Amino acid sequence: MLKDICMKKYNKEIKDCTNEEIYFALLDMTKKLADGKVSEEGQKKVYYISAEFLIGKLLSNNLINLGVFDEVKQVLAENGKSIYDIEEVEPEPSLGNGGLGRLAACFLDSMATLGLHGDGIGLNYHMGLFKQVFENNYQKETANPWIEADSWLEKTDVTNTITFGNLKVQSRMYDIDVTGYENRTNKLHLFDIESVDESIMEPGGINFDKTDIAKNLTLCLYPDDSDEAGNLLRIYQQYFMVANGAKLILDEAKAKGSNLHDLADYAAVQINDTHPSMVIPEFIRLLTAEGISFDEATEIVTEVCAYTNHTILAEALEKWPLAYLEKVVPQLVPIIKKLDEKVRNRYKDESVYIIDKDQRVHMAHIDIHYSHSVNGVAYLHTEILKDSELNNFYKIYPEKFNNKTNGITFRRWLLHCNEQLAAYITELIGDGYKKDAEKLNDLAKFYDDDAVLGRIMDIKKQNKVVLKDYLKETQNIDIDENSIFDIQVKRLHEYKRQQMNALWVIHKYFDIKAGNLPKTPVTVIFGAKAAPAYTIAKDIIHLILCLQQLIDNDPEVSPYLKVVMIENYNVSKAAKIIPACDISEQISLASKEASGTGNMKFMLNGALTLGTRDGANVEIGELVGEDNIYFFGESSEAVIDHYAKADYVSKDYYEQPEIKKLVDFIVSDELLEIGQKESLERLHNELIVKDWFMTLLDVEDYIKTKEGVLVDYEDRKTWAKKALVNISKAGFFSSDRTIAEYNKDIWRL
Ligand code: NBY
Repeated sequence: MLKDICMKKYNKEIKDCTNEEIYFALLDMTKKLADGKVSEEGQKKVYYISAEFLIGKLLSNNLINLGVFDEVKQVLAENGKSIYDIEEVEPEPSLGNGGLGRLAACFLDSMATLGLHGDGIGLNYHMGLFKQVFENNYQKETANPWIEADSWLEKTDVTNTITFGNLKVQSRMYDIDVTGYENRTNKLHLFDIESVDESIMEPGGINFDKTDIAKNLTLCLYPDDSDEAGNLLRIYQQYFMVANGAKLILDEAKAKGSNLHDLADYAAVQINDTHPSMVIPEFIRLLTAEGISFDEATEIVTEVCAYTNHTILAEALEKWPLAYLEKVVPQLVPIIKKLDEKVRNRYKDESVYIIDKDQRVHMAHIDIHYSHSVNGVAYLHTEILKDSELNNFYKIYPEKFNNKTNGITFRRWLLHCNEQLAAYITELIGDGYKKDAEKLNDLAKFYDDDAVLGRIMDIKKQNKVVLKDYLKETQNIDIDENSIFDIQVKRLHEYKRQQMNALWVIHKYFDIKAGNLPKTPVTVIFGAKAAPAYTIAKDIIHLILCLQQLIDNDPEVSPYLKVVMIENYNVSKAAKIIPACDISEQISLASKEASGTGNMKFMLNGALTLGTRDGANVEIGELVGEDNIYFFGESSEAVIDHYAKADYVSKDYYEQPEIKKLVDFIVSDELLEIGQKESLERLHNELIVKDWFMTLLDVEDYIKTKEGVLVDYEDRKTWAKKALVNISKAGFFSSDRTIAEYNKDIWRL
């Protein structure tokens, strides 16, 4: 088939085509194959609405899911081409930021794989999230255009006029095929404005006129919201997404015969965090316009919608000033006020009101009152929602609360990113695990098989070489594949405590200087983007980059310790990094990481977790047993208690000489010579006087535990066994399991 397409498209044999030409030919081929698997069967459909879909490159994944990857790879090889070179041609879609967006992408894959009719609804950001570059040891944000003339995006005929208070815009829907593994094809619907204008972006940066909505609406994901214009733009984006989405959902239901009173028999809507929450009042607006009473419309919507919470951090729970909503979406304001009134009539407790006394609208409160399901994303997270963060709601609606522990798609995070390991597992236990991930448990019979353990370690080594070559090529960085790869890749946030890992680096630096040389050198790899307006997060990146430079230039230390900050960490880079990892850093302050999903990817690829008892780490620990994971730090109960009593004083910890020495190194002559005084001093001060996420509370235990991990690494056989235990127990974290649970408990397709 590829041969024919190349002939028809370019009048060339495969061997004479460029990699670009082959990529576009494969794009055509894949779309055709996928199209054959689209079907509208089944009355009810689920719509996953999300501000982010961090889908990553699609070519190889689609080929795998369509069952033609090996064949294509071979045909290319026979023609002197490599599928891996072709992969490099594909631009990575920039439609997400972190775990929430990647989760949405894994979920789409699993819905299609399980044969569930489920589509995604989101926005087609032209620049997406910014591209990170490092300049003078700082993060600099640059635009990240990713849409090419020929791409996975299919222009559809669906267009709408979307009305804001003072403005109308024309929308158009673009679709991306979502092919399941040996199953159906669903769609990711991405809405765009016809009048978007990429040229308003400041050259080389990410700034643009935030008030020019007709041109900027779908330019960027999470535009800077440090001022009013930025906040309004986010509200414009959110409403644009849900207005188009709600219209699509009602149109599709009607086309299938719904009279709208029975909408819940046709549609299940999953609201991914609060960004799409306005879909609730928008549905009510549309249903009442069709003659349905307000009360009935409210009931219908409640039956249709379900809400997923991804965080307990207060600052991430959106609260829009009513005045902003009045400016952007005046048509929703009377509806929101009525919804609030209903709540006030029923409950005395002010904390569950939708509109608070400062006239701010709590988006999550709309979701909780007017959805039939509220779920957290890991066992611990859901318990914390029920017991503390959302306890007042839990008391009202205990039946709504449920847990859906996150998962990851094994197609991308094992079959695609770690072909060798996948092939070896198949050799050992057959390929049943590809459809039923729990079959990985069959690996248990090899825990003590030296030959198997040896092969697992060989594969790890080869993956480390792949990463080494990649880093050399992309960032001109040399790493040693014989060193321990200790990796922390995730969004940059103080609660995730990259700064604590940096303090360990400082500790190790001192140790090596003092002559305590590690048996095996350690390579500490970071990858993280910081939100552009998050100053301290950018200071932490600065510190890490300064440490990287300092150590690189110190011949006494560099043979034993290396720090690498990966530039512009994204899905494609994750696929190279994760299979090469020995130690997976999951060191958030207990209670703060709702789940984490990177932790699952690392485990599946045979890394051992060094982490706190937070998020899904807790469940990983239960599955693999305490011997096969390294836990440290205060418990979530203790942390929650510290917050409640406000009794954590970082200065008290700082005064301990061992800790003071590490923290003060941030403003040492050595680092000030490399870095910026203002930035390093600000971070230093932050750790001493605020340390909101309690770095210093856990740093001592962290260092002690990490040193123990390094000692354990030296016993290669025992380490390999622990790695195999982790791989074999990872089946629970397949997003197929998660999606099956959503369907059984919430969507009921
Ligand atoms: O969702 C993440 C959680 O931190 C992680 O623990 C969990 O595994 C994952 C999937 O459930 N949350 C996340 O990625 N959130 C964001 O990226 C985000 C983005 C924007 C805003 C808030 C959160 N915002 O307020 O604009």
